[in-house]
Amino acid sequence: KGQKAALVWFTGLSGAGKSTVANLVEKRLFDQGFHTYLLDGDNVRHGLNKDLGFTAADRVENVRRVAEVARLMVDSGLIVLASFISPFKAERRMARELVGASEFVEVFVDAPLSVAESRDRKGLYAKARRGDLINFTGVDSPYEAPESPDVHLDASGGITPEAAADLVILHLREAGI
Ligand code: GGZ
Repeated sequence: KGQKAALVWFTGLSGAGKSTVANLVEKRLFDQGFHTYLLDGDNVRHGLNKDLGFTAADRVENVRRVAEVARLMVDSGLIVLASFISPFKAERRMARELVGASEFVEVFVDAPLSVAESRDRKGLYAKARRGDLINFTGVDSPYEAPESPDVHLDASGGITPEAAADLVILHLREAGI
């Protein structure tokens, strides 16, 4: 079965729902017979990037390495899903240029800080507000929102993760992936 390789890049705040949606998209692609791989903090920050923290410089390096690894995987024919806060426009642009614009899909999982913070499943926002965790995105570290993402998901609670995943799949189909 032929498939067009691509890098689908999910960006957004901690707690916006990036990984939830990325996992659903991967499951749907898998069910349709596509070969996929999901890169996220769980399999990257504990291994390849375990030497990196959350300073601006470390985030830049985190995203750079992820983009390079993703490029190798795209070269091998996979549809790669990457789920990282990736707070800086410049690194997201770098990822797009690395794999080529026609094979790159930027998905903005857009939840306002108030909504992401109110979820706080791991209590990280609370820790950051107390000052027990520094450089936390949205609290004392910036997030540069995409201006023209390929897919803009309203993740403020109005749509379910399943509906959000459908929108991503629809876009991939329209983009010929
Ligand atoms: C942001 C942090 C931080 C700080 C730990 N800032 O909600 P999570 O827990 O599971 O996802 C967040 C994850 C972010 O890692 P990324 O590799 O995606 O970040 S970046 O792209 O900016 O390099 C969060 C947890 O790590 N976490 N400390 N200070 N998120």
